[in-house]
Amino acid sequence: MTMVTHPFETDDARLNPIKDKVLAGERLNEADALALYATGDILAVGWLANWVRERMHGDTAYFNVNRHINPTNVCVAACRLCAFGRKKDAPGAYTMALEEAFQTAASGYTEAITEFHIVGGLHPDLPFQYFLDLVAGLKERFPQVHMKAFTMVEVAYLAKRAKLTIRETLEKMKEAGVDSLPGGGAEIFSDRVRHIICDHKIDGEQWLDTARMAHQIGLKSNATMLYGHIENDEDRVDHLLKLRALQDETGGFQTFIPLAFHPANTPLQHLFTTTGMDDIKQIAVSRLVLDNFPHIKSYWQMMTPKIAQISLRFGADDIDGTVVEEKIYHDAGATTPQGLRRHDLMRLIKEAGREPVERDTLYRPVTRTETSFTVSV
Ligand code: V47
Repeated sequence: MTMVTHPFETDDARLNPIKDKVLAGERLNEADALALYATGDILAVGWLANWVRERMHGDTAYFNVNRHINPTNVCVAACRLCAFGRKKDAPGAYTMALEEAFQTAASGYTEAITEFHIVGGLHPDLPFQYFLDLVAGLKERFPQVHMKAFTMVEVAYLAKRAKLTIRETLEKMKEAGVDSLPGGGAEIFSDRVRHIICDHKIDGEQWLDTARMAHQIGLKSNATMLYGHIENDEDRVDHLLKLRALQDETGGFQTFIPLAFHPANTPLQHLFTTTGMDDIKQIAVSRLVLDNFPHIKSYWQMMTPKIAQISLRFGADDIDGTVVEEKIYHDAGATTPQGLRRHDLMRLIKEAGREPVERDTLYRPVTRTETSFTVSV
């Protein structure tokens, strides 16, 4: 283990009482979280986040072998934050026939994949049955692969279109083969900000209610926060505290993933991209405030591999997976590779002085041979 032994030091007096709370295992409040955002002492904030991260996970840093599948980019929502969605007849709009989606799932790397991450647009005409058939067809062809499918926003939209309750919709998805839900669509819960960046999406309360229901029927999920656009520190803290409160209630969240806004090709392209300092600090503050979330992921596609690697010493314990093909950030100007290989992810982790552990979606260690894998339960 390469646990931190050097002492905590800071010139920022606001951080000393926060350090005392963190070391005593006490919960941070809104004022503490705002002080963490306000300070320039990133090393002190990072020290604390790293201390918590090492207490929870030691030197372990997780990654997985996954593939993203985006069955359609047709979307009725027209969110200002998004460069991926298209109107049905717009240039570049696509919708995969089921067979095409199955072929996409099988393409890419030869290493056995343990997770499909399936998200897409809110298509005005595709029936609910298409999504059930998609998941069931994938499960039939790839029975060993975990289906992490559909954001809370997609679930709520499909429920409305199919005239079902959220519970019924989730139950049918589960029956078809959905194993857990990704964390997307949470954006920022504040109504003021949501009205500007994603006006036609479900609101924050509906996102949280859908997650609550997923957890109640036994599906784990992740949670995200989109930052670095027009939100302020209070909005970020409000978002984190709402997630923490729901997690107290259900225990159903596995991982929190802060997502840095990529403005290119969106109606908000006049905004700046986030800086390294903000990205690293966001990871650290997330680790410190979300004391009941087992995992904090620094998604390399969005953070860049370099920042994701450094995050492993600032509170993150996961950098996501091989991905293979990424559309949402690349449409919004991301210059990261489409995918990374297993050995690339392991190298990033090892060079951060951490111990790479391949996990499945439920964080069970994966042992692999050339062509297959087993999950330790
Ligand atoms: O919901 C969309 C965000 C999310 C942009 O659960 C944008 O393991 C930045 O949720 N700039 C989808 N972000 C991605 C996502 C995710 C990714 C990796 C792992 C997991 C997980 C979840 O991407 C959307 C939205 O919040 N997004 N457009 C943009 N221009």
